[in-house]
This record gives sequence, structure tokens and C-alpha cells, in this order.
Amino acid sequence: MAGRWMSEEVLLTALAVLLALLVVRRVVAGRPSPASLPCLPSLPILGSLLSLREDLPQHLLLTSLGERYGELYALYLGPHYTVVVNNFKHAREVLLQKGKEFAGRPKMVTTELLSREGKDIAFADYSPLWKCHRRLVQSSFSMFGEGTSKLQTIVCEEATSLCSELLRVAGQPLDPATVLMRAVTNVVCALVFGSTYQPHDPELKVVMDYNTGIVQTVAKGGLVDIFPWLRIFPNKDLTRLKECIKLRDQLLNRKLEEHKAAQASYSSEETRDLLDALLKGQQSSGEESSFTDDHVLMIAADAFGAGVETTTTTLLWVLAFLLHNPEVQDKIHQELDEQIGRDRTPSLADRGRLPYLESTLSEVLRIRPVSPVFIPHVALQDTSIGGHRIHKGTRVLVNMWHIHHDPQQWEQPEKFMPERFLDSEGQRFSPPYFLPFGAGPRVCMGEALAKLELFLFSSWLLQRFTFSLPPGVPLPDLQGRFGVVLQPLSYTLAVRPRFSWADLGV
Ligand code: STR
Repeated sequence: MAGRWMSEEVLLTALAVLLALLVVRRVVAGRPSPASLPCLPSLPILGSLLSLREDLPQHLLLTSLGERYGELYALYLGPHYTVVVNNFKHAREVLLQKGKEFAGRPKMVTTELLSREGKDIAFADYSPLWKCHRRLVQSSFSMFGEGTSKLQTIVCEEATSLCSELLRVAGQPLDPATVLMRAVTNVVCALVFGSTYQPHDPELKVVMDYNTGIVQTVAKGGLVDIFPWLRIFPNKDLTRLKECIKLRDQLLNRKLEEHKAAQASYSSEETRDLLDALLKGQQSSGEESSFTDDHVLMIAADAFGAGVETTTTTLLWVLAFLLHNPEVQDKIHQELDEQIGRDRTPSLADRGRLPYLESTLSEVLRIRPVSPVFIPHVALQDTSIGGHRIHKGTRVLVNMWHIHHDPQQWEQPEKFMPERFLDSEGQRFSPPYFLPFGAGPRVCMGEALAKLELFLFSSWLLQRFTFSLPPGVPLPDLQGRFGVVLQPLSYTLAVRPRFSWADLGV
């Protein structure tokens, strides 16, 4: 979501002039809003766009409007009445207490294209079929993942090759994005499609490129998601998105055919990966069911895209913040040396032993939430937030950025301080207003998987390497680029091995 609502500036200015002529002097200062909430001024058709002109990324804009309009306010995104939730109390009401009432999703041009009209999970509206798909994915995740050691084995294999690759480029300036993304892509690929890529496989580059293209063009609050009719005009982002979707679909179709063929020839009942699990779910739902191949493909695509982009982004923020805060890196090194040593690699069983590392990961997710403004929710019935009436169909934007930077909850919220997640005993704790994965019926499905991957990748990397700034290179920018995920801009670092790990036996 988000970014600049005013990017197609010219078109809008023309529209604004036209409207100004039409409504000569009858500028409507704030139509009566259906709920009695403070509301930004709005014009017919354009909605509140003219008040959203500030050139700020969406999370900062919604935060700064909160200072003017209060913690709960409304605006019109074009014709859509939209409520902005800036604090924890109301977010809890929307996500958890009234989670079901707010579990809808709006139809947007980009997400409808990406998900074949909402046949996925992330962008699909609430429905019994959607619930059933979510349950299916959840059970297959727990089957070959969280509870078993299989997932740990997959991540550790990738961590091993990531470490060898970093060793090869030790001392040289390096943009860590590609190597990290490849490692994460391989983990997700193993889970979803049961396959992995060698470093120089050309298909891997195709996958990484189309994913990047999708992240930069989908649901980022562009005008075309507000005014669907803008689709008819040339639009660079939309063209790029369509090209990326085409590439994605070629790959997905191939994987689907391979899996169908393999299943047909299988004598065993083995479920190798998520795609197998989805196909089996589809078969057992019967011929007549509305569980189509499109659903299978879109759900797999969601799991794949979400798994790759979010974890890669978080790992990149982790390293960026460690470059800015070398004393934090020193403390993590010290904890790893004391608790793990140099004779063995960290494993999931060590999670409780590395509270400082875990707190650092939480602090990164607090200070740079992957999703600073959640994908919009929609009220499925008449309801309320904080006692204000909310009509069915109202869109709700939960601004997690502000919740994670709220000075009423967090001491010096702009400061990177992993200690804030440690109690007086040095044990990790997590306050209720820390919600990087959301909550309620639409909570992130990959939360456990993400935490597992973040822990294993970061503990393996930091046990073996020191990350530093090469001479003459600027520190990473910490603002990031706002899109459907908040990504860091590319930056350069240097890696230095901390010891020779022949002894680790890997
Ligand atoms: C990344 C790129 C891609 O190929 C597919 C998807 C679909 C699911 C998206 C994902 C995206 C970006 C991160 C999202 C995820 C669903 C939930 C997650 C938006 C666009 C977050 O809310 C952070």
C-alpha cells in the first residue's frame, strides 16, 4: 500500500480544475461523514486527495495527520470512506475484539490482477471458502514445518550455503540483498514447490526480478487503486505489474503441471510440499466444489511472495541497523560466544538461550515493521470503533507504524534499543502493543515460520561473521522505500569471518 497518492499529478490537476469549475465556490469542507469522526475535507469524486498532497510516504502521512485530526479519523480515498486507526486500543478492537466484523478486503485494481480476482488468501475478501483455504494452509504448514525438524533442516542447509558464499566475498564491499534473497527464496521454494535453486540458475533471477517488480507496484496506494477507471490510461506501474504477473504465471503453471503429473504417478500418499497439500485439498473437496486450479495457484503464489519478500526485507533491516549500532552487534557476538561457542551451530533449541538476539529481531520488527500500514480491512457489517458508528463497507487502515512509534507506549521510540524487549531478569518479553504480524482472523499465516527463519539465519550469520561498513561507504539509509512492504534502499557492507569453522563440521 501507499506511498504517493499524488504521483499522476498532471491528470489529477486537470481533474481538479474541472471539478473546481463544476462546483464553483461550492467547495465542500468535509461532507457529513457516516460516522461522527473527525474527517479530512473532501471533494466529490476526488475525496480527500487534495489534503493528502504532502510528499510523505503513507505511514508518515497518516501519522502526521493523526497529530492534527486525533488518534481516530476519517478521510475519503476517492469515493471510499476510510477510517485511519493510529493507536493500539482501536487496532485491538478492529483486529481482535471485532476481528470478524472487520475481516473484509476491498477490491483494488492491482490486487485483483495479482490474485485473479481475490482467489488467494491475503487479498481475498472474507468468505467460507477463504476460511477453508486458510485452514488448509495452516494445517499443511504445521505438518511439514513448525512442529517438526524438517523445516529446521531446510533453513540450516540454506544458512550453510549462505555462509560459504559470504566467506567467498569476505573483505569485499557487498550488497547483501541478492545473497539473502536467494537463501530465503530457496527455503520458501522448498516448502511451497519442493525444489531449490543453485546460485546461478537463470530461473532464480527471473523469480527474484518478478517478485521485486510486484512488490514495487502492487497495493501501494497508487491512484489506480483508488480510481479504477484510470486503468484505461497508460500507466507504467500497471504495465510492469502485468509483465511480472505473466512471468510468475508461467512458472506457476509449470510447477502445477509437474505436481499434477507426479501425483498421478505416485503410489504413495506422500505430501511433499504446500502445492501437493493444496492439490490434495482440492481433490478431497470434490469435483463440484468451487476450489479451482486458480485458487491453488494463487494461494501458492501468496505463500511464496509473502515468504520471500517479508523475511528478506527484515534480514536486510537487521544488518542495516547493526551497521548503525555496532555495540548491539558486539553484544550479540558476546551472547553467541557464551551460549553457543564455536564448536557447534545454533539450533532452534537455543532460542531461549539467546534473549538479546531475539530482542534485537523484535526491535527491528518494531522500528521498521514490514507492513507499516496493514492491507486495508473492510467492515462486513454495521459496527463501531471506539464508540463511533462504522457502516458496513467502510475501509479501515491500521497504521502499525504509529503504534510501534507511539511515545505513550515506547520510551524514545525513534531509538534502536533491543533492551526494551528484555525484562529485569534479562528475559525476553513482548508487550501487547507490539504487533508486527497483526492479530485476529487475518493475522499473518507465516508468523511462526518467519520467526524460525529470522532466528536461524541471524544466529548462524552472526556466530560466524562481523558485519561492518567498508571504508568510504555511507551508512545505510534508514527511511526505506514504502510499498506493500517497507524495504531498505540498497546498501553496501563488508563481512569478516570471526573464526575458521572447520570445527563446526559443516
Ligand atoms: C509480494 C510479491 C509477490 O510476488 C506476491 C505477494 C502476495 C502476498 C503479499 C506479498 C506480495 C507482499 C507482503 C504481503 C503479502 C501478503 C501479506 C504481506 C503484503 C505482494 C504483508 O502484509 C506484509
